[in-house]
Amino acid sequence: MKLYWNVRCGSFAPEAVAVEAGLDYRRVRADHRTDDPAGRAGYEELNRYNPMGQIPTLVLDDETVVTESTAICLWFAELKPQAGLLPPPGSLERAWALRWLMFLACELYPVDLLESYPERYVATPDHAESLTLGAGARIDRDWTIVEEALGTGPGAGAGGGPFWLGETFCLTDLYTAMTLAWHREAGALVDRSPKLKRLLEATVARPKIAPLWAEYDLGARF
Ligand SMILES: N[C@@H](CCC(=O)N[C@@H](CS)C(=O)NCC(=O)O)C(=O)O
Repeated sequence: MKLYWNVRCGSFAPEAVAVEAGLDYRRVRADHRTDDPAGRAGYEELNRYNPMGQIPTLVLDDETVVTESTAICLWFAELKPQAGLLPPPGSLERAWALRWLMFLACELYPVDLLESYPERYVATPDHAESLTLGAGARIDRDWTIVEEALGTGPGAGAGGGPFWLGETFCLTDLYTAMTLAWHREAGALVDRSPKLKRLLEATVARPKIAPLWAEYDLGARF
């Protein structure tokens, strides 16, 4: 299978799941903003598979196409259940991990796109700045909700962290680190959010994740 990826993009979480689980996959960089012919060719190829032209895109060996970062994360985790990147089906821990994975993917990620690319979502350009401001305020509220929730759910234990499930790491932690890195003032956000800071540091320090985090250039805003 091949995964289309690019630096700073939403392919980080799926790829980090694949790396943690020790999956065998091929990576193809897709970057239309570069002069690198390989990156541009990768982007053209990606567009043949994904009508949205978005990263991440996963193409399985039989050419089944999987888009949406969470779908790819969950699929990868299911390919190697023994890696323990998701709690057991039906458990309270799984409900909690899925809730916050979906909150980040369905609430925060799209609002981040509104803030970053407002011109794609407005009918007239003079509304773009207003959309950026409104989306930015909502993102800040969302992160306050996340900070309050961390350490309060099933599995949190007495120490309450550092991860969503206390001392047990899961794929929601990877998705949290990725979306956190995109925040316009990520450094200030973690400085005022001690639980998020602990989760971020514990996640990106993982031996298999640290090199990928550096390659994706996700630490630039901290
Ligand atoms: N819902 C999608 C969103 C993917 C997405 O927006 N990816 C961005 C990069 S982080 C992208 O490819 N943007 C290029 C574009 O939309 O033209 C997912 O979760 O995978």
